[in-house]
Amino acid sequence: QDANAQQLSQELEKAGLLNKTKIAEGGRKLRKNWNPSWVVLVGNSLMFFKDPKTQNSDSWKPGNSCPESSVDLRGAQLQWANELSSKKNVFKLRTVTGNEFLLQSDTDTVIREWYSTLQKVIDRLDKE
Ligand code: I3P
Repeated sequence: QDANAQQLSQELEKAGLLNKTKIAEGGRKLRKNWNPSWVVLVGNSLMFFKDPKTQNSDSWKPGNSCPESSVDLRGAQLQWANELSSKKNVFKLRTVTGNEFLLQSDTDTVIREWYSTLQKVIDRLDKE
């Protein structure tokens, strides 16, 4: 509840639809399962919402549904990872806890904006 309240008090930095698959949990490799996900960047957290058809950019606000999962960007690592997929425009996000996600968009500008925005947040957190 406190963590949620903290997230809500922070500013929405970016939100949009990306394809997502988790490929590792605590360093343990997982089988890929690509799904469209509504991705919301608020403060230090990247949140993933299910079923983008019934979700929108207001989904993270009070009274709306909880994210499917949430990633703490502190200490996270970002890298382009086109070699890890047959899809184009793929990058990998690795958390300090060893969770790894691939994020993808068919639209070059969309994925580049996400990459640079996430890298800026990670860099900012590294300096704190
Ligand atoms: C996987 C599925 C993924 C694919 C993955 C396949 O098969 O086709 O979309 O990843 O390739 O193994 P399954 O559904 O049977 O698990 P990409 O779309 O990212 O290429 P991979 O094993 O080479 O990662």
